[in-house]
Amino acid sequence: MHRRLLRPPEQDDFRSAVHDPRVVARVGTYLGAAIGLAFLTGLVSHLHQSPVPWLPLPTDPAWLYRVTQGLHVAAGTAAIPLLLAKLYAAYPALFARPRVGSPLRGLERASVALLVSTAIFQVVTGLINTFQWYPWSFGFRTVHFVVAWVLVGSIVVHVAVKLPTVADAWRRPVAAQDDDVHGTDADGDDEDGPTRRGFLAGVAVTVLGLTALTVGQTVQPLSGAAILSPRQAGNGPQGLPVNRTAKAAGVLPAATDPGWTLTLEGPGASTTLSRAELEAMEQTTVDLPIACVEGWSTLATWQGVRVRDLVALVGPVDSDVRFVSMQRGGSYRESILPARYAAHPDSLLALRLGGEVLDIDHGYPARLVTPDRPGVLQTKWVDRIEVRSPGGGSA
Ligand SMILES: Nc1nc2c(c(=O)[nH]1)N[C@H]1C(S)=C(S)[C@@H](COP(=O)(O)O)O[C@H]1N2
Ligand SMILES: [Mo]
Repeated sequence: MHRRLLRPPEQDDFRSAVHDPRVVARVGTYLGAAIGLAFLTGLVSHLHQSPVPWLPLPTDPAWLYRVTQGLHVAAGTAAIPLLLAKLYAAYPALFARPRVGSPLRGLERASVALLVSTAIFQVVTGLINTFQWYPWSFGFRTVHFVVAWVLVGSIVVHVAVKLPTVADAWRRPVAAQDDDVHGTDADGDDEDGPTRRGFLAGVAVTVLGLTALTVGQTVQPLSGAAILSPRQAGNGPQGLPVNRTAKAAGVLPAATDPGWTLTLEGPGASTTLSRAELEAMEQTTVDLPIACVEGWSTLATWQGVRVRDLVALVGPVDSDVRFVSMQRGGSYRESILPARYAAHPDSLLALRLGGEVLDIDHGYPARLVTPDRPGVLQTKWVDRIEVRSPGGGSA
């Protein structure tokens, strides 16, 4: 025992039955699936916020972003216990000989180091983001996006290298004793620690429990369990959570000013409308979710003027439209609505919520609400709408 401490450990010093390729391969496969799902749904969210003309996103169904972003946060959260389990099961391999060996093996080890560090970075920054405001605002999304590509690239390398090992490990039953490796005594019992089956069951229970806690912020029957969800339906005015309040956004005097007007500006014309004039226009009622990038989402009934009716007052309907808030600073003080969304009959400049006048914290006097888009783009306290030229590029 003491002799062991006098030298760096060898792989064979780790005697738990859990340190086994069968466990590593299984946990690794689930971790890869969780990261893959988080990656694809994350790309959707990124494309909404940084659109590219050659990959237009669908405007329907209205609940699509609610689902993809809910999955993004749930998959990212599930990746945390899977990552810890995989690191625990696999870390003795760090002490395998030779330490570096051939250049190829050195490269493989470097790719694993990159994989582990980027995976930890992604889940930690993502988790912090679901709990807070947007401490890094624009910076968070760019960094999370770039690091995601590095992570996925290192996973591709890792999987390519390990594919034969993984396939072989999956073929062997988890519980069967393993005679060609250490860790079993004469009776075939594992020597130390939990059994492989017990370990995998524990991981599964943790992942499922954590997922229930995460999706509880959206799926009402589970909301009692949503202790990991800072914002749930019912803990804001009018039954809808609030991220930034009017006070925090610094819009209080301006948003309550009875002299408030909405400025509409188009390529050829411009006009202003009071709230009374907006209320005198045709009102449309729609059920649309607010689906925050943090993963929470809540369905609400909105009433207001169709965006396309407002656009028609000052410009061609086939235009991208910029919505500007009275809020002075911050990344979410404005958003650009691509022409396809602006033309959608359910895209509203909302004046009412749940049958009542919009609460000040939900964007009174007027806020944008559109189908299938991230909450961050549903600009509140709007006082300016700019209609760009038809076919104008989406920024
Ligand atoms: N002007 C402005 N609009 C904003 C925000 C903001 O900070 N400023 N936050 C956005 C975010 S992140 C979300 S999720 C939704 C939430 O809308 P709610 O507060 O009415 O639920 O508003 C969006 N609109
Ligand atoms: Mo949000």
